[in-house]
Amino acid sequence: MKIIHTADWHIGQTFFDYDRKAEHAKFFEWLRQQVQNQQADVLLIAGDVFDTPNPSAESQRMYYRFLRDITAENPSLQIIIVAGNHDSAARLEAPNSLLESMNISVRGIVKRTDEGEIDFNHLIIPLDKGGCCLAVPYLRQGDYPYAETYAQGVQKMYEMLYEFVKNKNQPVIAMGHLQATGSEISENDRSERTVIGGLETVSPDSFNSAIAYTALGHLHCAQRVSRRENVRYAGAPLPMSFAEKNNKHGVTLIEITDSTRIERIEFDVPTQLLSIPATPMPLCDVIIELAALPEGQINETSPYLEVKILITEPEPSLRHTVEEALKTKSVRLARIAAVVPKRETEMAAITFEQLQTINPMAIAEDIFRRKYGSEEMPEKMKTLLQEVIDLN
Ligand SMILES: [Mn+2]
Repeated sequence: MKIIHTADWHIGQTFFDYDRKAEHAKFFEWLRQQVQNQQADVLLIAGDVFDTPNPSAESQRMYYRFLRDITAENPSLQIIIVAGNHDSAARLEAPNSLLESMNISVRGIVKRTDEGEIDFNHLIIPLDKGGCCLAVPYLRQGDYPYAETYAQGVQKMYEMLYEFVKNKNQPVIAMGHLQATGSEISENDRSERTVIGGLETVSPDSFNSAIAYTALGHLHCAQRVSRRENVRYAGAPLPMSFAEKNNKHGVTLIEITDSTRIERIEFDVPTQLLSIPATPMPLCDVIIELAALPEGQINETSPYLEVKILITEPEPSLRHTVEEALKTKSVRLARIAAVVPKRETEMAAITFEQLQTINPMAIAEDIFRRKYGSEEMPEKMKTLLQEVIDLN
């Protein structure tokens, strides 16, 4: 049995306001090719299909067209999709009666039986080639069996599900959209944290060691969890932020015979992410580096550019200057990061009594120094501020 595991497509994501439709289209084309080349039996999509719970018509069209094309090309392909924290569980499941006829199963909502118990059976999907898949979507509060913490509840959920399928002497696959302990997320980038969302971390022990493969979604950097070869994040096919620019992208291929063989298939992202310069520099030096960029028309796969500028004083025309420098360049300006030199000494904590004696001008001057390195606040600014202070 050959399985392809992918996740975190985030269809509809805009990259600093740029539409990524063309990039997603290229990924889908590539993925269709991989499924054909590998003659895959199963395609697993581990959540965050869409970037938002309320995807645009365009995003939905793209998704359904992909499902239509791939099932038409591979009539025996089985597809299993679980919802991520970015997806609307109900919306993703809504077309299930149509999708089921195409051998596509979507799980977003954890159903309850008439007695109010979790409907575990609904989350156990038999695989055409034998065995089954524990198709667990991103779990919201109340979706899992009672436990003291979220992490314990999620673990209990997987343990109880596994009880239903063990001892059948057939491969068991698990899916999940969660953050596992012992996994890495990109450092130093708040935007990624916003994209991922700070989920509570779940112990990798939640996945029984007898499970042939656990297909996870949520983290965008492809990786195994806690050194377990067969518990993996497939990673996002496209970089979602500049912090992800050095990630490798692609899907994971799993071949299950008597044992499990795992291989990565790399996808060359259609749009490069450039950070210029490598470390922040003063504006005049940055402009020289920008001048070296290739000239040309901008198109839908022109690189996204992040410009990192070291500032020691307010630069009101920063954006304009950078835009002028890029006028004839075939890059798409995504963000300008204005970086302030690190201060050498941290300010000591002050007491409440001291706070009473500090005057507003001193506070403003201190903030100015911290924001722009060691520079003094310009006289003009001081005069204007003093006028405001005197008004009180
Ligand atoms: Mn997610």
